[in-house]
Amino acid sequence: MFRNDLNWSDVTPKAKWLNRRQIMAAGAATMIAPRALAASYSTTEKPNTFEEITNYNNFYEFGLDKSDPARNAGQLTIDPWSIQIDGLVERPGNYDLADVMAMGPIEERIYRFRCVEAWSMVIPWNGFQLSHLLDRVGVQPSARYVSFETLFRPEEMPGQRQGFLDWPYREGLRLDEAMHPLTLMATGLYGEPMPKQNGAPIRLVVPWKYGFKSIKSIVKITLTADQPVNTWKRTNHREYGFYANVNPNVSHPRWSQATERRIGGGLFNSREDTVMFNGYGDQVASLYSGQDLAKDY
Ligand SMILES: Nc1nc2c(c(=O)[nH]1)N[C@H]1C(S)=C(S)[C@@H](COP(=O)(O)O)O[C@H]1N2
Ligand SMILES: [Mo]
Repeated sequence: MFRNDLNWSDVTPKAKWLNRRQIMAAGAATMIAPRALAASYSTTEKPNTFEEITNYNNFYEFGLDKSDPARNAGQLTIDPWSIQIDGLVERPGNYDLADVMAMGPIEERIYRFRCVEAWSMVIPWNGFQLSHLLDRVGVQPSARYVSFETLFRPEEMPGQRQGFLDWPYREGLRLDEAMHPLTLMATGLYGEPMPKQNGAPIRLVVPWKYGFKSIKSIVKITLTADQPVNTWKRTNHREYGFYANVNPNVSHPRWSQATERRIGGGLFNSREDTVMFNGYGDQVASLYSGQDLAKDY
């Protein structure tokens, strides 16, 4: 029901399609079907402003402060860019960004975004479903997980010249999570190409999980049989797990996850109740039936 049987890139010459994609992203689209489909996944909450989304960031490759990515990410070179796709796939390779971006129709998705630090935003992403990429490269039957890696380039990423994380940043999803239609490869926001501080040129967005799962500036995707190690779990497994589903009932060891602060929300920074799976429970709860989410945090 949510799928468009015709993939745009199947029916439209690529150059024209890329052009259309830009038009789509600018919000001037006359192509009705994909927007109508996308609407069912988007929240009707008011998005944060472009200024808020691009000036309050976590991107430790560019420093620890929320303002560091906006200040330092300008030096990142994003052209050329390619993604190595390997492991348990039928068609491994080093894919140019343009080819990756042609693997699925670019949609607008307005998603709630919840950081493990108990702040949140609403972000209008542009991107395509990771499931389309996985279908294109072909997942082998023995694959059960997908792992992701960020660019390692200390010359351009000052945080990588310091050892506060084990670089490169790594994340992972179970295959069913990766195939879920909510899971996006995001290439832009507000119809603009992805700002560098938000993970240019392409990053993951998994809206029912804490923000750290949504790895930025991806250069490698590997299909694996075993659960991959993710950076934050490796750094402190008591505080950060592999699943990282937003869960108001499971506190972080150092703070409660029951409430959150919406960035830019209101004069007194009043807090809102955090919702299980960040509000996406209807779509994703079934992925975890039979799992103890206090154990699989
Ligand atoms: N490579 C990389 N990806 C990353 C991070 C990071 O430090 N490095 N921070 C994560 C965290 S903790 C959050 S909350 C989100 C922030 O995304 P945003 O700045 O676009 O809001 O990016 C995630 N992806
Ligand atoms: Mo975060």
